[in-house]
This record gives sequence, structure tokens and C-alpha cells, in this order.
Amino acid sequence: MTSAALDVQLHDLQPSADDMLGDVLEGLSRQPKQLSSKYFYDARGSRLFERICEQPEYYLTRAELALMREHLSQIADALGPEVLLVEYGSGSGIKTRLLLEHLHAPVAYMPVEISRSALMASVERLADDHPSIQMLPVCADFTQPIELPIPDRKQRRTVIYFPGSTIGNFEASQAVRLLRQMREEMGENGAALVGVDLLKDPAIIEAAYNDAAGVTAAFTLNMLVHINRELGADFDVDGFAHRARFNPQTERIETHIDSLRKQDVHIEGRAFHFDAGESILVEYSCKYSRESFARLAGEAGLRVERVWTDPDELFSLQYLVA
Ligand code: AVI
Repeated sequence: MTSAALDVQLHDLQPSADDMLGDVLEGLSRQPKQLSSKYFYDARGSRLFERICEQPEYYLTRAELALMREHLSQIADALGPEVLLVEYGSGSGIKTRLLLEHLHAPVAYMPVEISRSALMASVERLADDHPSIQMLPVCADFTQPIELPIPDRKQRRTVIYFPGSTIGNFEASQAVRLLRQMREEMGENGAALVGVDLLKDPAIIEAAYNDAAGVTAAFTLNMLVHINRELGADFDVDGFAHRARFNPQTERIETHIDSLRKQDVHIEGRAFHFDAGESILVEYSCKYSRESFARLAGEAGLRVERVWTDPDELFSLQYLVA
């Protein structure tokens, strides 16, 4: 498929709505109930996430940007020339732009994003501003095993870019699986550049997921709005509440949607019962020390070659090689 607005080939592996239905029915049938955090992100969810990144308590985005601005030329030198930057998620955001602008030319860019509209919108914006960068968008769910159409592997070095601490949204075994997938996609000479949120005072972490303006709460509950619209479900959003707590044993934020009363929810002829106080686990946001992330990468056959951090060591960008 070719975008009408610009001559960019889209490689389309977008999953169908049936996948979401099966997944949601299965997650709500579990005990305890659980839904994937990927269902936060419809158009409204993506806008709410952008607002989260601007909240004073949500230090992650600011710290990652600060460290990138500080170390950009070192990062570009480490990646080297003739790079194909494969980004998991579509980043029209400032981090991606900064990186693309500083990498040694010629650069090709392959965003892998589940939402076709978000993908094409971001590629069009980037292509307008950077006509010399080859755009190779792929519409796919990067959390599933996919075959990326990586061209001329011999001439270009493949670097997987996974910013924003999204790796923290996967529990350890899934994170290792994803890092292994990166290792395969980047090949022997490639690399991965992964944004990782660092362990710190739990009060700072917990505040980031419970902003005073209530944007994170709205973002969390938007998952129910999304499911209602997409699958014809009848969640009464006011009957549920956001809860995010840091678990010191597992070193992660665990976000739940709590049912405020006894109620039933219907989806495609199936009824799901909630007791008062019963919850749906909707997200993990894992935090790592330098050591614990190096161990995780090691399990996937990757070695941490460099770590860049912001001055307060809140966040890190980890440069991984095979
Ligand atoms: C996308 N991801 C890294 C965010 C995080 O911090 O786990 C998602 C998020 N959830 C609540 N606030 C932000």
C-alpha cells in the first residue's frame, strides 16, 4: 500500500479486531483479571499519554530528553554511519527527531507501530522535515514475533531503538523474549538502544503514576472506553477507579483498575462479574538498577556496552550489542 500524501511503501501486518476480542475475553476470564496495557492506546489514550509526559511528577520523559541532549554526539558516534534505525513504536516525538538529526548520514528509518493512522501521520511529518531520510514504515504489533522487511543488511547496520522505558511495561520473561527478538533483528553487527527507567526513591516513582491533575487516572480508565467502543462492551467507567502502587519486592509499579461496586459487564454476549474491590491488572512499569538490567539483557544474549544517564541518574539509555 502507498500513502497518497507521499511516496512511502507501507509494510502492513496490522492485527485484526478479532485478536483484541479474543484477548480481552481471555484476560477477563482469568482469576485475577488481567488486560494488556497495549489497550490504553486508542487516539484519546495516545493524547492522554502525551499529557502524562508533561506532568510535573512524570520525570521519565524529561530525564530521557536531558540525557539525550547531553550525549547526542557520543550516541551518534557509537551507532556509526549507514544506520537503519528500527523503532518499536512510531516516534514523531522529539526524541526520535533528535536522534535522526544527529545520526551520521545516510540514515533509513523503520518505525514499527500497531496503529496505521498514527504510523502514517508520524512518517509524513518526519518525511516533510527530513526528505533525505529513507522511510520504511511497518504496521505491526512489535510485541508479537514478526518478520521485519529489513533491506540490504550487509550495507547498513540495523539499530533497534526502543525509548521511553516501554521495555518496563513487560514482565521479565516477556522482556527477555522481546530483547531476544531484537537480537535476531539487529543481527551480529547491529545494536539496540533501549530507554530504561532506573530504581530510585519509591515515593518519586509512585508520584509519577499518580499525578495530582489526574491525567494518569484518566489514561488508565480510557482502556474501558476503548474496549466499549471497539468491542461493544458496557463498562460503566464511573464504576471503576485507577490504582498504581510501587511493589518493592518486584521493583515495579503495578497498575490496577478497581471495581467500586459489585457489577456485571457484558461483551459479545458474555457476562463478566466483578465483586466490589475486585481489580483488573492493566500494567507493569518495571524499574531496574544498572545491574538488574544488565542481567536481563544477558539472558537474551545481549551485552551492555554503554549506559548514558541524566545528571540525577533517574533514567538511562542502554546501548546493547550481541
Ligand atoms: C509507555 N510507558 C513507558 C509508560 C510507563 O511509564 O510505564 C506508560 C504509562 N503508564 C502510566 N503512565 C505512563
